[in-house]
Amino acid sequence: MNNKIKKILYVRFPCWKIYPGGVIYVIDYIHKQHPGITQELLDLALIPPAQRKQVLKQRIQSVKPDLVAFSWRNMQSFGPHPEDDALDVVMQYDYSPSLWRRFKAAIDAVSIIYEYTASRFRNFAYIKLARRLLPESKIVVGGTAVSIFGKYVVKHCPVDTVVAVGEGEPTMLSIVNGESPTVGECYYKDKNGDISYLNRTENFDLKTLTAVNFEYIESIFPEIHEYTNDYIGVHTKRGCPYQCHFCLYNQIEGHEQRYRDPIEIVDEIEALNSRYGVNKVWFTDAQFCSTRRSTHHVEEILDEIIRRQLKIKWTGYLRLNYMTTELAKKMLDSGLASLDLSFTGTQDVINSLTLGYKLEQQMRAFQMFKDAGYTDQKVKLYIPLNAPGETHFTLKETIHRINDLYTMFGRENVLPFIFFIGIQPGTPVEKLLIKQGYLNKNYNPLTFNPFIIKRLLYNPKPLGGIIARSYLQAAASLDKDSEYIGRATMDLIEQELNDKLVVLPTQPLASHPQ
Ligand code: B12
Ligand code: SF4
Repeated sequence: MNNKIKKILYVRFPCWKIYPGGVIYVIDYIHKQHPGITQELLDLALIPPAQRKQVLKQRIQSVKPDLVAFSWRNMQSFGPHPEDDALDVVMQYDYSPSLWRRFKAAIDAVSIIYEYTASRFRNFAYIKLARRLLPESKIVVGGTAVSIFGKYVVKHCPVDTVVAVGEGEPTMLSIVNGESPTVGECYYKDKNGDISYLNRTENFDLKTLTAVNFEYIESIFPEIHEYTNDYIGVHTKRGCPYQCHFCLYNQIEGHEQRYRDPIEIVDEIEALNSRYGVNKVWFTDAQFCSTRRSTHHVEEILDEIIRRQLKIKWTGYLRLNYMTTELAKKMLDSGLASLDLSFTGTQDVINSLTLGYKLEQQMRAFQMFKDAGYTDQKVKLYIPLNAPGETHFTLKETIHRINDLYTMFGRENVLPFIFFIGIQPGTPVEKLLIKQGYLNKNYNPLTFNPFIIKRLLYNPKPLGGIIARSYLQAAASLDKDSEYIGRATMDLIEQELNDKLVVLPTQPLASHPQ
């Protein structure tokens, strides 16, 4: 072991309040390998913005860590859905019939972009502050934002900083052990400011990721209580072998699926439940239930939750490829809170986005939940509306299928999420849109230019106008207590498509799956 590392200070960068599961797994793992090392976690998401810099400074000065490890979750944070203000602003700016609202949208956009820009520069300033106060200490930066934009991040870091791409446990361990090169994919900015890229691949065995020791975590992070009333993220596996055109989760986590031990996973849930009364769990896998093998793994986890009679509600991203009525029953019996899944109503769009399943199979799987004793769990449909390949016909078909789901589950339980494709770097859809000239081939995915950001929330003409007008009309007249914006919007889109009997030019299809 490298004897120099005796104290580590982890700093979680501010983001919307969400349990810092990723960095907690890293901390727990390092503690289990080296219990003698002192670790602390400062979660800047819990500190009022005006005090963050000062609190960080004080903590660095009081702990005097040999290693400061920053965890960065979100960077390109605009969400192409109604829970994010950016979507509303874009819709108003492009399509509102009121000049005043368009003007107001432009003003709102300035403040959103300002906050977006400032939060990124503030994070870099925190890293630089650590370097100034601790010229000899090691600095590491990791987290999902870094996993996507590592090359960009390292350029803006101070000297002698490691930027760790991907899962953090093996990389941190190798840094703590003083190994060179470090394990995993890393960028390193050396003392002269030169940047090198290191990739020492060693398969991290997820079986070694045992249940988090919350007694230890609470001893160094008493603020954990601030999160225990809401969903807590629990990880069951990493990796996704699918290649959906808009998604980069498989790049972040790798294509190969690796699994944690189901007993350890349920020990972790049980500890959360008995220690803190946590009763809401989000399985934070890229896909909780996807391949045949992962379906068996899921089944083992659910069996164990049922056997221990844990009173929890759970959710996570699901695919229904290998669903059986028996598995649906186990999901319901173990506390399924909602079905969260990608949904579109034609096989053509499913194929063009290479989602890798059959629509009819998905519809049969829904029926299995009904047959298995479904009561009032929410069905949340993440619809890639107006994605490449969408036509007025496919959109109408999607609406018909949603209507079928209203009949099956009750209208009030089905939540069609107005969700566009957010174009992500390195994805097939990005390549397609560059090829089609929609995006410039040298565009910057981290741009602060509002007009390019707007293009990244992909909702092109001609359907874009119909969807946006319907959304704005639904938002303006909505009684939030009795109706959900997604349902109201889909109804209005259906009306507009029917009324006009429009035959719109189609967008070119993305390439078909292999
Ligand atoms: C599940 C999930 C959600 C769930 C979270 C549910 C919950 N209660 O936890 C929901 C749906 C709520 C959600 C929402 C959002 N999400 Co999200 N989400 C994910 C997802 C799929 C998994 C994240 C996760 O928890 N992983 C499990 C934990 C264990 O892993 P981890 O956090 O990555 O940590 C590991 C490494 O990153 C690393 N690491 C972490 N910290 C550190 C520190 C150091 C020093 C080191 C060395 C390593 C290290 O080691 C950890 C363990 O291996 C990722 C995509 C993905 N596949 O990663 C997107 C992702 C994190 N989300 C993203 C975004 C943008 C959002 C939203 C902002 C979207 C929006 N506008 O609505 C919101 C914001 C939420 C918030 N409050 O901040 C982006 C973030 C990157 C970016 N593009 O900027 C991602 C990567 C997806 C994407 N499209 O690019 N999300
Ligand atoms: S959308 Fe889901 S199934 Fe498709 S590649 Fe991404 S994580 Fe995998």
